[in-house]
Amino acid sequence: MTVFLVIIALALLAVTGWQLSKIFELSKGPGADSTQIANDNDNRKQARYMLWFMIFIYVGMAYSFWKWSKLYLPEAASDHGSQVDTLMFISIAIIMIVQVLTQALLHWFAYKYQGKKGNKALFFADNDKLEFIWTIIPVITLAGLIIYGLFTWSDIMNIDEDSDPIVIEIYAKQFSWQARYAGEDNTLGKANVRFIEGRNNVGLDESDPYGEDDKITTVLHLPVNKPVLFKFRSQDVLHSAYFPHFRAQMNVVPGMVTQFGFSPTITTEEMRDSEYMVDKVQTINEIRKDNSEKLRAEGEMPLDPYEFDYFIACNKICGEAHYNMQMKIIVETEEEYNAWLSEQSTFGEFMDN
Ligand SMILES: [Cu+2]
Repeated sequence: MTVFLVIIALALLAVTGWQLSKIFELSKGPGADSTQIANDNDNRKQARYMLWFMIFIYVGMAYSFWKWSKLYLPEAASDHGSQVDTLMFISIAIIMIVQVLTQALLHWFAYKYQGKKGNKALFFADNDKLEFIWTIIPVITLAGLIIYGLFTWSDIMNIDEDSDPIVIEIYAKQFSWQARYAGEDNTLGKANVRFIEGRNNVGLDESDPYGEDDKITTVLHLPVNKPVLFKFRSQDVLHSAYFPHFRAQMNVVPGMVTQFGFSPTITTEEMRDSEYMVDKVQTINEIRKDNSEKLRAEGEMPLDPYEFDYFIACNKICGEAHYNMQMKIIVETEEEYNAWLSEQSTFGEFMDN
C-alpha cells in the first residue's frame, strides 16, 4: 500500500514539474525561440555533453579497476584453475580493447558530426567491403574464443579415471553440506533419499557392503596434489557447489549424481601465508576491530578475529538460509590427511554406536 502511494505521489510530482516547465516556457514571451527543432546552439551543447560523458565513462572505469581490482580471487589453488583464469583474462582483455575503441568512436563521431545548419549528411545505401570487414573480424574472434574455450572445457571436465582419484561425495541439503569419503575400497556405497532414517541422514543403503566403510564428515579435508573426484547429490532442491579458490562449480541436482574432479595445489597453510591473503586478512581484521569496539560499547560480544579457510558455498538461491550454506575445506599434506581420515568413524561404526 505504501509503495502504491509513493508511486502515485511521484507520478503527480512529475506531472507538476512538466506543467511548471510549460508555464516557464510561456512566460518567456513571444520573442523567445519556442520551436521544438534543435538549432546549432542546442547541437553544440549536446555534442559537448557526448564528450564529457565519454570522459566520465573512462574515468569511472579506471577508478573501478583501481578501487576494486584487489577483490579478485587469489591465485588458483587447483591444477586446472590457471587455465580458467587465462581463458577469463583473454576474454576480458579482448572485450576491454573493443569497448575502449568503439566507445571512443561513438562519442567522438557524435561530437565531430554534430548537426549544423545547411550541412547535409553523406549517405550511401550499402558498402559490401565495410560490411565484410565488420562481420569477419567478430566471426574470427568469436570462433577463436569458442574453440579455445571448448578445448579448455573438455580438458577440465574429462576426468582421467586411470589417475585413481580419491572419490568423495558432496551431499547437499537445505542448508548444509556433508562429505562422504569412499573408505578403504574407494567405492561409495549405494545411497538414495528413501533410505534416510534416524541417524542415517544421507540415505546410505545399509545392505550395500561398499557403504560399510564410508566416512561421513562435515568438514572437507583434501590432500594436496592428489586428484579428487567429487560426486554431488542433493536431498531436496537444486543447489550448486561453488569452490571459488579452486575455480570449480557444479550443480547439485536432486535425483541425479553430477561430478567434477580436480587436484588442489596449495595447502590451507600456504594460502594463509601468501602475500595476498596476509593483506586481505589484515584488512578484514581491521574492520572487525572497529566493529568490535562499537559492539563492546553497546555491551555486546566482540567479533573473533578472522582466519582464512577454503570453503564450498552454495551458488543457487535455494531457500532462506542459502547465504549461509557453506562447508569448510582444509587442504593439507597427505600425512596430515591420512591421520585425520583414520580418526573418522566409518558408517558401520557410526550406526552401531
Ligand atoms: Cu543451497
